[in-house]
Amino acid sequence: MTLTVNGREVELAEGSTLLDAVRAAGAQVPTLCHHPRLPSHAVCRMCLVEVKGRTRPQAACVTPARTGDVVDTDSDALRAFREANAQWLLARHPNDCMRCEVSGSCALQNLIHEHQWQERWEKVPIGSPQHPEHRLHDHTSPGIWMDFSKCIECGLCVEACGEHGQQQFVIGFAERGAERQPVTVFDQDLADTSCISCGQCTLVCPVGALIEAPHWHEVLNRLDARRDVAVVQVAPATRIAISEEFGMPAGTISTGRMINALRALGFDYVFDTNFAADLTIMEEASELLGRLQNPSELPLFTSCCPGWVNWVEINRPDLLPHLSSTKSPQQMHGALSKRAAFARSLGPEFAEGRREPYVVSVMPCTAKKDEALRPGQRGDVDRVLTTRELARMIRARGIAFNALPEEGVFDNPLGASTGAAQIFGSSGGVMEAMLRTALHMAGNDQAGALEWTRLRGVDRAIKTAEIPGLGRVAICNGIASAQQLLQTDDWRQEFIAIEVMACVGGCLGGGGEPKSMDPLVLEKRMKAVYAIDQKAPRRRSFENPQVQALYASELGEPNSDEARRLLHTSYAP
Ligand code: HC1
Ligand code: SF4
Repeated sequence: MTLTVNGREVELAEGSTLLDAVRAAGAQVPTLCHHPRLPSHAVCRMCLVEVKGRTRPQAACVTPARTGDVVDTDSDALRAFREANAQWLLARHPNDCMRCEVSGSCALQNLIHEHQWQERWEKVPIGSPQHPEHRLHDHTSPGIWMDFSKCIECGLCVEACGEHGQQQFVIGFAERGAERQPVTVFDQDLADTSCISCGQCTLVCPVGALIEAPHWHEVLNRLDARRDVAVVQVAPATRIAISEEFGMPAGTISTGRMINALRALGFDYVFDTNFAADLTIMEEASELLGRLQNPSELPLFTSCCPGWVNWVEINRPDLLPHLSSTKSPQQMHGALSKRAAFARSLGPEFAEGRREPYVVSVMPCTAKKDEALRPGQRGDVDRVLTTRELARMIRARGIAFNALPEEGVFDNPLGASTGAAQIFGSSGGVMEAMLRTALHMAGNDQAGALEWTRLRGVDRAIKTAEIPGLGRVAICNGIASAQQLLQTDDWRQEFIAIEVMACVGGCLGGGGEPKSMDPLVLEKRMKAVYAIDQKAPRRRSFENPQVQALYASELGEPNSDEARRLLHTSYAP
């Protein structure tokens, strides 16, 4: 198709919208309710454009482009429309940007600022016409905070949680007209709903209505006080996506910059969650081989994704015996930081249990915040921050992230890892990492390639592969695909192991990652994950010398009594 936007000719593929045309022409229209991974509903009416021959302005995000269209994105009438829309939004919005967690990265704030519509705010009465019966504020969930007084009714959270996203249907709209607003099911506390804390709603919210429960202020205060031995561990997906927070292209690897920034923030030890991912593999691969001897315990479901574990507990407690008892890398790392050789090395007070290090983890995930509070695991990690929160801390302390050297190494002994650990951050990666070690443990090193490419990728919901000598495995790429797989009982016979990650793409698409409007952001982050693996000198978890040393000095064998005490957990319905 060929059409013209602002006098410039553009060529587009069939099926494109006028918004695609506008962007292809290098022009801009504001959008508040459009997200590249979700359907558009033209709610905010900010992307209105004029099309020659059509009497009324068209919402570009939903209007199909037609060959020969002549489109204008800017006119007195369009500006007046947009300004009136902005005024309507501001009439409902609290005027407290200065205290808002997302100030500086809010789509509404940016829009008002770019168009210099501030004076509109002064002309509208303060206060919101929301329906009094519906609650606006909810801090009951350990992972997600709601403040619907800031909602602009874009509907993206409803989509992300609903049909076209996670299919959990926790958030929906109530009331009509001016009183329309999002609510939880039956207006329950979020903690009482079937919310799995995946945070996908926070990832698409353009304003501060849905955010991760913010813990970075407390962490900064603790670091500034300098009274603790402060330990931080960082997830595999964070070292890549953090780059986007500082304007670098998606897929840029910033491991060294991130380590240097964490040291500059005041952490005494900067460790790698990947170390514990290798350890998770040792334990989980052994668990799989054990279950293969007893087929009634198959298939094994991975359990490192807390959104998935939440889902099982809420919706299908009958599956709990199938969940791997191996703790997630985050929780393993926390346990080792507080209650093993590293803690003892900090001095007698630590060895005798009178003091413990202050342990923080940085995760691409909001559900990790509730994982840290799970019965039996509470206290292993003191605070969980998202990738977005780490970026806020770095900005708050004036650290020039982009200028930091990319050379930087994690501290040891809890910082060494293999390529297998790095791919945990990607959908299919936990399974691939487990297979590399399980095949070795089964004495079957030659059975397959190191790389199980059939298990990789963002676009397929369910990925499967036949593993020579072991059996069939499946990957559920997002919680909706797990629900799909579990609709029948075929999985019980078909698979020996199933990986479930609640977010599409795996952790790299987690609800605590930077917000992105790049439709290919997950693919770019994923490419970077596998690039790190490919370059790693060791790519199988059992080859990690620090993991070997830990077994030799402290744990004995995988699944030993000591390993089970520190590294395993149980689930109660
Ligand atoms: Fe993940 Fe994991 S890979 S769950 O995706 O098993 O969050 O990145 O840290 O714990 O290692 C997340 C990522 C992360 C754990 C590991
Ligand atoms: Fe839905 Fe996930 Fe948001 Fe909970 S955290 S409301 S499950 S999208």
